[in-house]
Amino acid sequence: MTDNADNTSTHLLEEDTPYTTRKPVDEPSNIDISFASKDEIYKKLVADTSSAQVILEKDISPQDIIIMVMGPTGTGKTSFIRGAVGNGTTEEEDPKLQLHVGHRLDSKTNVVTCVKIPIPTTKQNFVLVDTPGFDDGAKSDAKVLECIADWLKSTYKRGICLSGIIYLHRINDIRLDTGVQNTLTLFQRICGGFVFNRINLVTTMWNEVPPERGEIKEKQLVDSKYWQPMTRRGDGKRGAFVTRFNMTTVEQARETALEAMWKLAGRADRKMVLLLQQELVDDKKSLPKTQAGQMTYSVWSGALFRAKEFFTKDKEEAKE
Ligand SMILES: Nc1nc2c(ncn2[C@@H]2O[C@H](COP(=O)(O)OP(=O)(O)OP(=O)(O)O)[C@@H](O)[C@H]2O)c(=O)[nH]1
Ligand SMILES: [Mg+2]
Repeated sequence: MTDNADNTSTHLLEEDTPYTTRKPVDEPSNIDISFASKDEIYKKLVADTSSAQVILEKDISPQDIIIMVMGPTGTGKTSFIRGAVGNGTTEEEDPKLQLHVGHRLDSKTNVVTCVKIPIPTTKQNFVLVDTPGFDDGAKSDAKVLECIADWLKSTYKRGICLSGIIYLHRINDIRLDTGVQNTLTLFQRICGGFVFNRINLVTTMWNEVPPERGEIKEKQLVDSKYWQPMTRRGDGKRGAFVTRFNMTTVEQARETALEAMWKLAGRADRKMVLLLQQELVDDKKSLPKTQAGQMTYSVWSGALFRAKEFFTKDKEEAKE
């Protein structure tokens, strides 16, 4: 494909779209989002996020505004989170924060990691959830999906739902190669179409492209068949946000990361349940049988997964 994202021969969304098949969950979230309209709180947050810390999944509360950061490997997920908490986007600049940024071609983040950021003058917190990247040379998409699905399943079982998702895309990618396209389809299958308005499509690497070129690229993406189903939903409802992460300076990184999160916080008053969570927990489906799983598991690896699951379950049941 050339610069024009529509010139590609692979049609990403022509296949059976997963997101019209489920009824949306429409319940209040119990999260107080009144802070999201207060400029003074936002300014205080941007001025200082130094009390952020890595926490365990069990320490997340249902009142936290939880934002998962997803996307292909190397798009800058971990750098985005480091950018949000402010002491620099690299491990050298801030070695205390246990988040590893990749400098090689294979993926750096191997586990789901949560970072809590207290919201000034409130009792609330943002929790950013770093995830391993898809389309990675060193591990299969099935392994990455398994890791993310385990986390989503275990939190949903505890009544903890995400408040939003940040999906990263490199603005300096010349084309949307097959790996990037597949990851986007997989992502849509994880989410389901009813939660597209809770997604922020954030472009990274703005310090790697001339601004005018980046702007043209961004517009092409928004108008392309890849992003349009998320940004302009056909049912007339609000679609995904589109914002930028710019890590030219530490201040810009913090401002642009927090702005991306703040937008999602403004919509966190309703529960957000992903299609994958409904399939795994409500329908008790095995991961390879879910819409996302069907894309990532072959017949053999799916059968192997289910056999393992069967024997683990048996053992767990015997223990009880
Ligand atoms: N110039 C520039 N480099 C970036 C930006 N974001 C990330 N990087 C660099 O891109 C590389 C990969 O960044 P990571 O933050 O590790 O990417 P990731 O998405 O977490 O990757 P995985 O953990 O492997 O999935 C690192 O060398 C970062 O320094 C950006 O906005 N601009
Ligand atoms: Mg990472």
